[in-house]
Amino acid sequence: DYTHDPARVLHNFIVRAQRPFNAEPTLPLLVSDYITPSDVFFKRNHGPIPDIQLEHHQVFIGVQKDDASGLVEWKSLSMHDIMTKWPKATITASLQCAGNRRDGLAKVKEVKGVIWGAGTISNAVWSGPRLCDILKDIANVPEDLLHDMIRTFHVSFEANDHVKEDICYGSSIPLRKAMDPLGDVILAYEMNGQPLTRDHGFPLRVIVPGYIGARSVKFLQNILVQPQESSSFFQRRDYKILPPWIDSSNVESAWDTASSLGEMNVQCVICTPAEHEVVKSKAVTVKGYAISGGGRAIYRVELSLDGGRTWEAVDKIEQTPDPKSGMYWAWAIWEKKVAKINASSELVVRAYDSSGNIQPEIPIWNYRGVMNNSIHRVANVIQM
Ligand code: MTE
Ligand code: MO
Repeated sequence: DYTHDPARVLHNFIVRAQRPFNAEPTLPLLVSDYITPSDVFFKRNHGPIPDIQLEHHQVFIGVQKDDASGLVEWKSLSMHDIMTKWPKATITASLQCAGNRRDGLAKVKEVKGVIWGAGTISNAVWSGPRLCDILKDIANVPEDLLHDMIRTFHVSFEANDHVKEDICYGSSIPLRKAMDPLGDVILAYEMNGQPLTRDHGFPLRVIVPGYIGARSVKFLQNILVQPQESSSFFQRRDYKILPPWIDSSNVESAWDTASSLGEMNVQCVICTPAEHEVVKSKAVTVKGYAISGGGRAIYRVELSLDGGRTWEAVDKIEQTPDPKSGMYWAWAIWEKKVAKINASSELVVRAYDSSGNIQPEIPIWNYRGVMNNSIHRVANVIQM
């Protein structure tokens, strides 16, 4: 039932689906601020936005120590507990949907999923307790057992929403990531200094920096430490890079052999000017974003004005690491002033991350249309 969905500032967005609401901001607007305001931040939903009362919301946390027993002793936390019992951490982190730039893969061959452009990424300041602090206190696991569990266990998250694919939205991350003090996984109740908006997960969501957006579960309801990955559709039957010979005819047998996505890959996009744009100025500022996964920095961004024959470094890259962990969870915004763009030329951009990872020259097609990070091209810009 979508009648209780919140109101949205629609003119900021290209709406890809109304029900569930899926929208990405226009690209020049997306990069006009380093921190994306919540009414510009992309919105990716699999169902109606639940109408949750903060005073009544309880989050349940449990540990399933082994497969056999399956018995879990759940503990419940009120939102008041979550907001007061642990130190409040503040992390600036970008979220990017694994389906960002799916349109580029859809051009190669039919894909399954919302056809997104390059705007399903945004950057915000998130605040709330660290998941590692909560688990240490609540999970009640002896230090040596925890030491063992950390190698193979997962933390599964379930949401308080209704989706058609499963009982609720859900996902998991390795326990190792959750417990890493430099991993910066938090349970966020604030976005950009304000309570979370309903579209972005009110009253509580997980923020898993450096990972695909799908793992940052909104409307958080249950947290379970368990020996295996979440059994959710969204962990097991989605968000995987299937091999190129898998399509709708043989996909069912392929899911279990492909691994679930976690960390993002290296990505870079030109947000302005746009294809076929008529630019009425002497010099053109080419501007866009770049990001990598796992907290890796963007090390270099290169722009080509001739379709990729010659390259030059951009003038400026703004990317701020987390002041405590030193990790690059937030995107880079880069720009370059260009004197003249010939109508016949093609702008191309590519980024390198701090591990030397590079972007493929051409889109790598996969049935779910995920993780498209091929070098980004913009042709037919007219300068007058
Ligand atoms: N959490 C819930 N409960 N329901 C959802 O549909 N979508 C996921 C993730 N968390 C989703 C969710 C996906 S695929 C992405 S990319 C991000 O949330 C999007 O977060 P945003 O809507 O705040 O941009
Ligand atoms: Mo996503």
